[in-house]
Parts: sequence; structure tokens; C-alpha cells
Amino acid sequence: MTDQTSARIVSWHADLSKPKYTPPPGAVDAHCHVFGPMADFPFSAKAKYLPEDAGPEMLFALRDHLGFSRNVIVQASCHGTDNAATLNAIAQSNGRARGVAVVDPAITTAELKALHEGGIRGVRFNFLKRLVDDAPKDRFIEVAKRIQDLDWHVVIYFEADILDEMLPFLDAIPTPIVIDHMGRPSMSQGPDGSEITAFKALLDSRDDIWTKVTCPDRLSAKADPWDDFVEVVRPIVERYPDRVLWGTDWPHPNMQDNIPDDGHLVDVIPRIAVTAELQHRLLVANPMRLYWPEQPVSH
Ligand code: 0GY
Repeated sequence: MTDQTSARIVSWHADLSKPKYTPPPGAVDAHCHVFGPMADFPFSAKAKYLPEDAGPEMLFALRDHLGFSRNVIVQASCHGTDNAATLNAIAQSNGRARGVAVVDPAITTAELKALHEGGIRGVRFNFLKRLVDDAPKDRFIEVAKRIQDLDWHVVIYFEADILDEMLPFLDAIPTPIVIDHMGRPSMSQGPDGSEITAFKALLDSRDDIWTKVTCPDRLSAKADPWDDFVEVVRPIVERYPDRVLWGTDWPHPNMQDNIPDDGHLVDVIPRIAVTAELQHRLLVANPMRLYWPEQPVSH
């Protein structure tokens, strides 16, 4: 448990650059978070880090600064299973945000429906020991079965060293699956490294497993502009153009060193999605299909 009187972490860049790359109209930042504000939406007693407030106004200012149109707000671990801060941000977005919740497996059907009304379209299962105390696979599978009727998907966060042991669990999930940050493969192994190769085998095993080609700042062994990330991820975007999503990860939970400039993160996009067609799928068509399916986007 985090000492809630300790210094609160500011994990985002104070002086953002303007990206050189202009996203296409309707672009979606499909992986970002809000923190608090704590006075209205206190952090979980089980939170592993205590962030400074980063509420909806800041997120929407970032969206506009970067030239994006919409956000998918992913419930961060510091808010536990109380999705009120995420729902508040969605409610303030004028229809320009939807979200992914973290739920107690005992959640009722009525509560799931209320989350849907509030703009939630998926649930996240987090397996990072530094972020959560437990990840009960059997109970997660029960949740995944129950969200089928809502046409939701599951978002799963794990690291490459447990990919093998995750496979039976992933197999048992009946909904589409989105994997955060490609399951965090090593970038220094290069595009044919064992970890990214194992991850590609997973994507090849089912055509409803998607991934977020996100977080060069967390994954790269190099500094900005993260050349090793570009080398590994460009082939992923080209091989699975209809199953990739992109996001800033703002406010970059718990980052204390090497906090990325979000303008520079946006400038990675045309290096991993090198044609206008790939960029449109990554930033518009794909996230709209998952999060705003009632608003079809033509290519
Ligand atoms: C991310 C990454 C992290 C944190 C969280 O929910 C969270 O606290 O997701 C991380 O620490 O790697 O995707 O935001």
C-alpha cells in the first residue's frame, strides 16, 4: 500500500513540444489515463504509486495540443476497481471519450450495464506484480464470459516473461483481446528477437487478438527517438494492420525518469505506420471499430 501522505508523483512532461506529424481527422488516443482529482476521486488504498492530479481538463488539453479527436481512457491501477474518475472524464468529454474499466470479479450485471451506459467498452486484467496484489485467472475468465453480451473486449497487461504461462488463460477468453504494449517484449533483441517472435505467434493464433503499439518510452533500451522500438514495431503494424491501436499512455503512470515528451511520441507514428492508409487504420478505423462501433468509418 502506498503511503498517501508521501510526495505525489508528477509523471508527465511539463513542456511539451508540438508534434511535427499531423494525425488524420478523427484520430483516437486509445491508451491514456486520468488521475483523480484526488479530492473528488480518492486513490485506492492498494495503489502502488501516488500520482499528482491529472484530470479530464488536462487530458483534453493534451488531446487538442497533439491534434487528436478522441480518447480511450483506461482505468489506472491507482484507482483500483472504483471507476468513478474514469467515468467522470468520459462524462465530461462530449462523447469524445470512452473507457476501459477495472472491475471486482463480483460485479453485478446491473453494475456492468451502468458502466456501459457510462461509456465503458472493455475490462482490463493487469498481471504486473508491481501494480496489483493479485490476478485471479479463473475469476477473470468468468468476467470475460459475462461481458460477451455487452460486446465488450478484454485488455490484458502482462510482461514478456510470463507469455507462455498466459497462453491457456488467453485461450479461454471468449471475447476479443487487446494486449497492452505488445506484452512488453525486449526491443534490444531486434525485430526477430525471441520475445517479439513469441508475441507474433500469439497474434497468429487468433484473429481477434489486437495489440497496442505503445510505450517506446517504457520499452526501448535507447533514448528518444527510440530507434530500436521503431525497428521492432514497424513490422508489427504492417503484418497486423487491422489489429493495432496507438496511444500516448499519458500521464505515464509512475514514470519518474525519462518522462517522454508526448509530442515526440506522436512523431513516432509515421515511422511505425509509414503510409497514410496504415496511419488511418491505426489511429481512426481500428479504434473506432472497437470503441465506437455504432459509428462506422470508411477507409
Ligand atoms: C500503463 C502502464 C503502467 C501503469 C498502469 O494502471 C496502471 O497503473 O497501467 C505501468 O506502470 O507500466 O499502461 O499505463
